Amino acid sequence: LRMLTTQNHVSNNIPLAAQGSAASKDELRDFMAVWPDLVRDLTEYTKKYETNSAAKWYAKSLQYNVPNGKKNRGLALVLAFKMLSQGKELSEENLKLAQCLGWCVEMLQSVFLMADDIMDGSAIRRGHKCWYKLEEVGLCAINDSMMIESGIYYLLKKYFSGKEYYNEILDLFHEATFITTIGQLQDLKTAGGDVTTFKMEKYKSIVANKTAYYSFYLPVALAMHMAGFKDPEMFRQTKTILLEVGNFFQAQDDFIDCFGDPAVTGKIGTDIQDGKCSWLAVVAMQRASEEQKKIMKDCYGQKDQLKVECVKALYEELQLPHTYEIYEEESYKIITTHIQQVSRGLPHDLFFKILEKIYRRNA
Ligand code: GPP
Ligand code: MG
Ligand code: MG
Ligand code: MG
Repeated sequence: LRMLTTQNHVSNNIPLAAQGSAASKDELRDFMAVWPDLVRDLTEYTKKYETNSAAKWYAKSLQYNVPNGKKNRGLALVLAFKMLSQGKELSEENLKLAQCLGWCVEMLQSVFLMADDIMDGSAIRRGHKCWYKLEEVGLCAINDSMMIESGIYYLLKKYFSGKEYYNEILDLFHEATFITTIGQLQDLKTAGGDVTTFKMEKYKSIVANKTAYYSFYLPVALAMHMAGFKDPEMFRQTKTILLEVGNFFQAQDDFIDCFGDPAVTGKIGTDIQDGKCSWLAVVAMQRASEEQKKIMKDCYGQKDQLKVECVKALYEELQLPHTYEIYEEESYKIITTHIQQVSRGLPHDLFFKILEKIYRRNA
């Protein structure tokens, strides 16, 4: 842990990209191979308005923030496109386009994380210092995140403006961004409030917006548009399933925030300090005695390390790690059943693969 907090680079020997990915090594390599071209597109575009310094900075910010995560969202888009398209749609050219679109989703993810780390007061992301924590960056990170967001729309225009589904994918990016900011608002406004009022219903509403929509529905819905799907009922069923998967994913994220290993997750939890309405806090409140609720009221949502330890000890006393294990099994089974009930000709395998990728994850 000390290593993580004091060094810029973490010498862990588990590359994040190699963990729990549903994509094969080849798929990851092919996806990575597209990235340098996109950086070049974006820096060339920058040079139209300024000489070298802005382009250099932009390249550095893109390189630091976009390609070093697990890339689950971008790879899910490519996977979905491959599974949903047939015949002529599955050309070399369209595959490359799906990869570009996957990178646009990864860029959106980076935009959110750069800003989220500032708002959550986090220190480490993907095994490195958070971008805003770098001495030469600071609050310029806000501008940098906006530059990356704008870059998405430059790339979409460059590669997709002639496509009949261009409007649909633009709308999806805009809608996903708006919904995510609503979720982030819910997250921030609930945080620090009276922990004894944290309920599962509230939690689910926050999480559907702040995580599930952009992380799971967005990549698959984009792939569906690319593959020529139009039936609104198909999009509706896809959304229902993937919001459920996203809810499950955030519960995992919340568990990992407290009980995960920073050398594996590449980040250090802040949910207890920030007083977040996390899955753990909600379940703790379902099970706590009046006395235990009092401990939570006294200790939750504060920076003081002793109080943080106190909350962790209470979580252990309430056997939340065990409850979580059961929850993970049960959710997996329930989602599996729901996938089997999807009726509108959507490949069940796609949803299973996405679920499989995150089941029992530790990062
Ligand atoms: C995950 O929350 C949600 C986001 C990263 C969306 C942020 C949205 C914005 C509009 C900025 P989290 O704080 O639990 O994620 P992590 O644990 O990775 O910090
Ligand atoms: Mg965060
Ligand atoms: Mg957050
Ligand atoms: Mg988290």
